[in-house]
Amino acid sequence: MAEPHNENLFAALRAGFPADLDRAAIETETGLVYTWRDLERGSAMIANLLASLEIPAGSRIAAHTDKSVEALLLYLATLRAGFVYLPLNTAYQQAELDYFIGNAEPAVVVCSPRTFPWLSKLAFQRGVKHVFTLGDDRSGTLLERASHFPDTHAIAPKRADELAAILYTSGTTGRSKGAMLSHGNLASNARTLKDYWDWQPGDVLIHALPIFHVHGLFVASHGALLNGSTMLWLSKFEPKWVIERLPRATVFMGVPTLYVRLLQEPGLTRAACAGMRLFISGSAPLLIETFRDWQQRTGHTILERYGMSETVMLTSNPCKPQDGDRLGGTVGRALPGVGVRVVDDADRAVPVGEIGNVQVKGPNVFGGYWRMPEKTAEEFTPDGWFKTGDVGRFDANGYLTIVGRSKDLIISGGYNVYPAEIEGYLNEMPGVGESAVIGVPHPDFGEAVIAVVVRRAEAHPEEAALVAALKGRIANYKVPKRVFVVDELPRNQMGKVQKNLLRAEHAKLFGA
Ligand code: MLC
Ligand code: AMP
Repeated sequence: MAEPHNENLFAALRAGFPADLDRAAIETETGLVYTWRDLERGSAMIANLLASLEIPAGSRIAAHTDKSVEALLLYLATLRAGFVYLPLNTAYQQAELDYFIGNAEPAVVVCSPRTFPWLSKLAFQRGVKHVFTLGDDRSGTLLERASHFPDTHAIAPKRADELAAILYTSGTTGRSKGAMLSHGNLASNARTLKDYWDWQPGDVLIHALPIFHVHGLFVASHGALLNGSTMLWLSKFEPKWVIERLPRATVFMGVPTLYVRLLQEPGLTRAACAGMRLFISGSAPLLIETFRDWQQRTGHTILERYGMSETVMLTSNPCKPQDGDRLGGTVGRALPGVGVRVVDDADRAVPVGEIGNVQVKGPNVFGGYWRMPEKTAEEFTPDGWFKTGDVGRFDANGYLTIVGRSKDLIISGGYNVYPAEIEGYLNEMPGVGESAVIGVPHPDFGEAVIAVVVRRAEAHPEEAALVAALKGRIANYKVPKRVFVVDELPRNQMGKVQKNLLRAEHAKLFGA
């Protein structure tokens, strides 16, 4: 009998490796070169280590590690061994990590040697059996232990609907939700993007994004791996490093802040970009000024696309000329095979040009939130459309423009911040009666987080003390850039805080 087809995402990515495994797969900024064979062997060794732990099927492998090629190998190893990958932003602090580890109950935590002293304690207290370390210089117990295992490994058989990864997205009520993505969700989206973005045999990707969120981990890495393309790998985003690499590259992906910062570099010229094929932006709205400035400076038209942790990529501006023009200010059309509709509050489609709620469907859309069936049910319509929480409108040619969000979400430099979470921390602080956290325009981050707090009678909470109390507890990018102490918040007749008035009052705070 024929072997059943293995729908493990790693099998799909592995099939994209070039025939000559001795070619360069990844080059780092320190000059290290990893061949495709290195990726194959390294991920096999780590997969064998994970398999040897005799942890149950479906175990979560949590990674709170600096960006490195080995951290990518850990992801690939988790897939190939058939476990579930749980990436965690390195900016997360104790309060956030305690929640994620408590909620996801991983069998394995991999962390940096730097955070091991407190993170291992937290993990062991939460019942985690195995904690390994992985430094950004190949140090740590993960690789030490893996080095004793064979460098071949048979890819674990998986069905398309089996879980591959859990990505935590901040919750509207303050508690984060784990979006459960299957092998099929990720593989279908990767294949669709390979075709729609017209990946070419000689493409070379500059990989400058973190690998703990959808953009850097899935969209960028999967794209290059599936196409057998070399990645010029940067451990962090440094504009000069990107510009130095442009002449050798063909594809770049970034959040809008990366484009804003690159435009500040005199080295960003037409000549430097002459060999580039594609610049892609997403994760947050790209300002039309940035889109136009980029066109003028480089001669290239940025392709803007739209997606979410729960759905991977949803819409994209065209790549191939025959698919149409790239329109600034829009996020393009629904990707092939993906359903996107704009509806009113009764889930009825609104006419072209009218604004409504964006809902989506397709093989890329996640199965639900980890251990939150009620929350999952709330976020889907009875006929199976996922409510994105984004608000948009279609034009007559099917291009979608995102005009706002019905969810109370701030996107700062491509990172999501839910006001309710920050308000929760502020409200607990001495002298604070209540608070309102809002996003205001910021020239670098797009939006910046600020807070307006109401002092309790006789109390005098101070901005610096409130900021200091938040730092160290939660990720720095969530900490308000400014805190204003007031006597009361503006409210409407229903008693609801009028955040729109606060946003208007502080709109020019950062001169944007
Ligand atoms: C850093 N800081 C931020 C910030 N990033 N503040 C607000 N918003 C941000 N995004 C703060 C730090 O806390 C620190 O504050 C100071 O800035 C300097 O920190 P840094 O680490 O040196 O910053 P830098 O390296 O310059 O980082 C900026 C950045 C980074 C833009 C490179 O934020 C980034 O990589 N963003 C990309 C996020 C991403 O990949 N998103 C994709 C999500 S997936 P202090 O107080 O300590 O000085 C998704 C789905 C989809 O949304 O569609 O793709
Ligand atoms: P995340 O939860 O980090 O996956 O963020 C997903 C959210 O980012 C979406 O729901 C949108 O609000 C936003 N987003 C992603 N891409 C774009 C884009 N190109 N334009 C506007 N918003 C975007």
